[in-house]
Amino acid sequence: MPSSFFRASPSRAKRLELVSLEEPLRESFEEDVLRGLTAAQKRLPCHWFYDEAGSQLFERICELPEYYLTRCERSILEQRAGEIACLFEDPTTLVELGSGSASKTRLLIEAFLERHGRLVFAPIDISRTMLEESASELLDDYPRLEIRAFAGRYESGLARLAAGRVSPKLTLWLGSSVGNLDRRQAAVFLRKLRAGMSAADRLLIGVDLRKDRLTLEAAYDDAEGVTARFDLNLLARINRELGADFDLEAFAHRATWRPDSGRVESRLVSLREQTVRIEALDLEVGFAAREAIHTENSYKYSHHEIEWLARAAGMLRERHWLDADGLYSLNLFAPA
Ligand code: AVI
Repeated sequence: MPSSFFRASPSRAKRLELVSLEEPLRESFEEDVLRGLTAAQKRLPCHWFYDEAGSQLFERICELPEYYLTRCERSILEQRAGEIACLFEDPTTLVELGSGSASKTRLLIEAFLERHGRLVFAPIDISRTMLEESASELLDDYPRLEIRAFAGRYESGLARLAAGRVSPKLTLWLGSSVGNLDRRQAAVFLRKLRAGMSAADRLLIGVDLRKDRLTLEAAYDDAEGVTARFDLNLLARINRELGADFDLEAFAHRATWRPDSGRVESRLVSLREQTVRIEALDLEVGFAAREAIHTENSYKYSHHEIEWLARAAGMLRERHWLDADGLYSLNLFAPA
């Protein structure tokens, strides 16, 4: 008999609602690869990192000694989850953007359950499978938890919650995911999120801070080479899905901190002059020696820049918390 038989609670089905908001996006990988690799400065969008192999490599990145972001965010939540839960009335809905496995979120879920005795958790994630798996584990572990999950894009999930007038709600956007948008895109996205907030609603956003070059470049180019494999997986993915013949040995991962723009830029650099054939696009792409494909930007913020971001989105930074070494911040934004 499966072990889940013993763990299943009779009211479990009633505690879960999982809504698919749209057909999984058929954004075109082909189009992005064609556009990006035929541009004067070659580039590939970083959201294509996350196929199955890429997502597994990202999980490993989060455990690396050099990638302090996850560790710092977890330590802040370990220390502050109780204090954060105390800022909210019962019943508050906990919304999470890009919840994934929701592992750090458990700290907040437990704190809210301890304070209020019950909680509605509303994760929004593009992956229905990921939502099903994490919901199943959370419902088993927390009998007083209800889950209303949305499989789809952030905007669609937030629109659904706004239409349902769910309030008060605390929306979580963790992991410094905001850092993969440029500063203007970040403000535009947060302004949309703000439009669905009532006066009692808050946003808890994880933002990585500007710091010295050594720490930043090591975080994005670790000694074990996991981040390099994560970056190179983009080329492996083009090989797998579009029948290309990228030689992964002929490209190297580079991470460079640019203090002027406040971002770490990730690139794949061609180690020699070479031509790559991409069968599905009937395309040959020429690379000069040392020519690069720009694959990712990871923006870092000063405290001033975080306050600017809040204001640009029609909010204000009400509270913030740092880890013991002051490397990373969790910020509570309130409607202005
Ligand atoms: C998901 N995102 C916030 C990560 C970051 O820090 O930019 C992705 C990542 N890229 C390399 N390492 C981690």
